[in-house]
Amino acid sequence: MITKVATTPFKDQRPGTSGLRKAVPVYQQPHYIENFVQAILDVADLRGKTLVVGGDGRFLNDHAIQIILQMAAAAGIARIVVGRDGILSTPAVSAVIRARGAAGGIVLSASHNPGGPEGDFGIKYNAANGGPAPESVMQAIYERTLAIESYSLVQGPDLDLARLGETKLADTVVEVVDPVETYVALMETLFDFGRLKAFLASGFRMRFDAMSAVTGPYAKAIFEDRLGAPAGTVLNGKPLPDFGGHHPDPNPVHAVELIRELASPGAPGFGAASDGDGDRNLIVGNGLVVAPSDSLAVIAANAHLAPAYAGGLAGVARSMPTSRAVDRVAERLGIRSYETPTGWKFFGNLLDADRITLCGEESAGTGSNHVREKDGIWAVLMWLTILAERGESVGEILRQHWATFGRDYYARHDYEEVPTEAGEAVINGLRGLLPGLPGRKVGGLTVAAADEFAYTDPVDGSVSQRQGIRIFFEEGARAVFRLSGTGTSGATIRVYLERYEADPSRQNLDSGEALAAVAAAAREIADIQGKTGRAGPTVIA
Ligand code: VG1
Ligand code: CO
Repeated sequence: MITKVATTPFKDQRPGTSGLRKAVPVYQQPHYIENFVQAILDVADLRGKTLVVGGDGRFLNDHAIQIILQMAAAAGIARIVVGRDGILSTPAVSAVIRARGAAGGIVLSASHNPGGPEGDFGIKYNAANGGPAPESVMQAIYERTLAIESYSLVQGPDLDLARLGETKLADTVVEVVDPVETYVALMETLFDFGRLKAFLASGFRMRFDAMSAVTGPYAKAIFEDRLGAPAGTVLNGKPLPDFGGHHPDPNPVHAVELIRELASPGAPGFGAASDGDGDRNLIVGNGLVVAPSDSLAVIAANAHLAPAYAGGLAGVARSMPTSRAVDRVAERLGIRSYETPTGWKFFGNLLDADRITLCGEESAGTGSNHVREKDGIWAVLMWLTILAERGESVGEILRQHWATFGRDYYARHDYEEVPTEAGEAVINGLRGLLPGLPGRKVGGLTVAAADEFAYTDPVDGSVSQRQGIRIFFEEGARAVFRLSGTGTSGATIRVYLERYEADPSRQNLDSGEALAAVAAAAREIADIQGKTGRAGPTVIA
């Protein structure tokens, strides 16, 4: 029996870079989850179709899943495929949508944001191609949340999601599946598991830090069970609702123990980590961390070493703030490189149209046309393949890459939780300065060009305005400014800095040192201190 519940709109359900991300107490308000889910169901119209549902296991995952099942049943969805215990990583949701020919998927995660009752929660909607729904759909969902008057559900006791198999909720079949099976099978079609197993058996050692988030079960199934790495290769392998109190963010700040271990005598030769929902990756060598923009470039240059990419790449894409390192590889390979706004949803059309095979972002996301999300474990298997085939260390591979293509020194400076108005003042101020910037000399650098990035999707012609301020310097440097679309309190200003160095004798500087002049120029032009009162960033990634 369908129950209809009266509700009133919340004004703050505008999705950001990646779904609707809010602090847990916001999500705990009566009707908050229901309103947003009903808006998705109203816009997507999945009646008679299949929907995939799963999340990263964080606090509220269990509760939200039961609500979604009851509402999806009321919306006449024919079949809901849900991961056991409500668990599915973001790339696994994408893989299952595609394997099952589902019409869409709902992912419960706030990604790398902390979890637990005081942490964050999130709801993302993916379309039939397995990727984040395009901007037009997310905008329609937002508009629906502003007009919603009721939602519908099939009330009943919570379903048991611990057992595999099918049950019925009204006319809807609820199918509980193993969360790793489809994903692992997909990885086996892309990489040579026999070869990787032999490499690990030959004595090569690795470490994977799952950060008490969703990738634990996937990493154990792949690296330990299938590839034979010794037990203990996967650290923090049990998903916890609060991620053990840590930030499940694989960056040099939060993955510091892994980085320290890799730098110690007798350490394994390869370290990696993933984030809350399993779509990000961190690649660590002995005494070094690979910048995500470099990782994308190295993967593009070596992808042919993995069976799925042996025939070459159709093209590559990077988000605008990602360094231009991958563009240099594309040029050498004679393939096209696309520049998109931040967020994975912009890669979907390019992948669907076969214009690109690989894509990535500076924020530790890399992926390919095997799914429509970034994929942490995929990136680790890619690096493991490169290490096995080349027989060189992470550091040697990186240095040779720079010697061949030049090095793009790179850093991101985040000013977190500044007042919203101050964040907007920085961007608005820069926008006003744009026409006068070319030719201006700042601390030894000269501005060559400056603009506000806008993107016209080459496949469907849709236009996305105001995607970040870009300042190009004559000295091969660039500074980019944008506001985060995933933060849950105030504004976060992101300043992305890069500088190209072709001379091999100058490619081993500390990146802070190499970027000091660009950082100073960016600070001066944007007047961040004057507008926010902050003398420096809160995080340097
Ligand atoms: C950040 C990153 C962006 C990434 C997004 C989602 O967005 O910059 O590159 O796609 O997070 O990543 P923003 O708007 O805060 O800069 V995750 O792992 O949430 O799914
Ligand atoms: Co993520």
